[in-house]
Amino acid sequence: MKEWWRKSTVYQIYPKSFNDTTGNGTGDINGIIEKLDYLKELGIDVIWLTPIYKSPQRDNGYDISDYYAIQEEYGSMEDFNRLLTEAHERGLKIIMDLVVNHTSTEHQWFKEANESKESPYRDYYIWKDPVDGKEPNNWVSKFGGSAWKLNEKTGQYYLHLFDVTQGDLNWENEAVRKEVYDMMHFWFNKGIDGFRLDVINLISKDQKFPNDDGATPPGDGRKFYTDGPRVHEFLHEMNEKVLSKYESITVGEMSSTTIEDCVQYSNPESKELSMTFNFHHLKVDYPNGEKWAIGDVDFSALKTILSKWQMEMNRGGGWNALFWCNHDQPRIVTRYGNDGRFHKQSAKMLATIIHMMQGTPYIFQGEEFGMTNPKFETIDQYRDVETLNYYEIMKGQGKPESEIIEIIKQKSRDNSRTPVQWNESANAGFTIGTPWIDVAVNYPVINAEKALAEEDSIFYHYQKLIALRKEYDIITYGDYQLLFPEHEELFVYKREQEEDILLSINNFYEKEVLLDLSESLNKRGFDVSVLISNYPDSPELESQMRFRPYESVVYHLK
Ligand code: TEU
Repeated sequence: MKEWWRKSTVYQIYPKSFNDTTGNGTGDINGIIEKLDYLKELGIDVIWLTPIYKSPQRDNGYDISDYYAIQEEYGSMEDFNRLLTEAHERGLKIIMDLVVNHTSTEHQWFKEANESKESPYRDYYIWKDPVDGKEPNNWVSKFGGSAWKLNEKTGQYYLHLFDVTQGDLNWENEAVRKEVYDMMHFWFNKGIDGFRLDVINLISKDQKFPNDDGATPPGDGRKFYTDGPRVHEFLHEMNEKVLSKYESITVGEMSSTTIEDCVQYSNPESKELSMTFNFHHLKVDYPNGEKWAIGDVDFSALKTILSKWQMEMNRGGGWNALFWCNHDQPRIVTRYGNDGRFHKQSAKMLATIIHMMQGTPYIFQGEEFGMTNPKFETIDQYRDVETLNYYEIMKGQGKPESEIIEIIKQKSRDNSRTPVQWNESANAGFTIGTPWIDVAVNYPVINAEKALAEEDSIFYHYQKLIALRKEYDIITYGDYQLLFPEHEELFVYKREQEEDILLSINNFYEKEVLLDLSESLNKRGFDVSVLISNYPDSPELESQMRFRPYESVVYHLK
């Protein structure tokens, strides 16, 4: 359990919105190189790049048309090689996004497969005959509508769990798996350090492709392909044929997964992946499980879910990727925190909750200085395919425009995709051209340059959290226990390793609250120090305590 990545922090870059050096309004590889020293100062160890391969960009690169080429707007293969060298020179590692549940329908394989049933590539994808003249089953695409699309010429449907331009690959076909492994070798041979594997727990489908009508209303089909029948076998094979040959870090993005499966994916003994992302803690504000609706945060559920994953992954020898933000999620400070008066305190509190847990933390660009949702007011400011599809779906349901915009404002994936706010100059210093998506209007107040200039900024809080993980073994290896599970405002947990204890106390709300620690504070004469906090004068650890709005303190007891 001593692999280097257990003490590392990963920084996610969404290149399109990171830093534009050409003025075309889209971020690029050279823009990333320009900011490597900034990332070094933050203290992160690994950069995860979301897809930069050739792509028609229907889903911003998650629709790949050539796994061996770089999308032109981002630069060239030479630029990429230089990025690798420059990053490695600074001791930073780079992981790429591996999107192999599907390809773009512009990929050569799909184009040929689509032409005729006899094509040698036909079986690279999943084709089915119509049933009663309609779709083969009732599975639903994650971006809305049926998951099947008819090819009129051949009379068969192909499966697309995401956009209609993202055809699902047929992992049952050995030739497909070999193509994927060859491609992974190609990137490893260039010198990359690992992969983030996109929706990797969806690659194995129930080969009967049954209708999902057990539930009322009928389900969306996900139970027939989530953590599917052969997924562990495929990942084990990938490990044997590729990953085991390199010293790599891999993180699987696991949609609607279970703890048992994630233990198996990430326990070193099963030889699959290093760690897994799951999303259960980011659904506690979905009323009745519905993303496209507005709901309050179920704080009790949040504590229970995070704690369960902490304890059970540890017990099973698995490893969690810890995160609040990514390119699919609204900004956490707006969502679970406070992006007004208590912006700084709440952003730091949220960071502390995650970073003091067991696992490998991930920071999404801009999170380190508290970027917020942009709160766009009109639909034409949005770019994301999922958002635009659901806009139409909600219109079709007869919802009024104002209500739809309110939902989208809170839920759209574009919330995290606005340009990184580097400074207070035009377009936040992201581009000298016209950005592909609007910059959030608060950039003169919230930006990286300002954060670097202020001693008590969110940036330096993240910097400290990253450094503490390297310094204190207990953060990486200590056992976890949730305290005061019933407390309605405080998220309190304990980490314990031999004689060491960390006590992480976090006020999730604006309300001032009291905590009675007299039962929990052991009489033993502890040596107590404050590891990190978000107010300049942190309270002494006492049996009766009061916490200010969003206050967060981590005590170290020895
Ligand atoms: O996302 C998979 C996924 O299930 C989501 O988080 C998705 O954004 C959500 O279901 C929408 O409500 C991954 C990528 O991170 C995402 O950007 C891609 O669009 C998707 O896979 C398809 O490749």
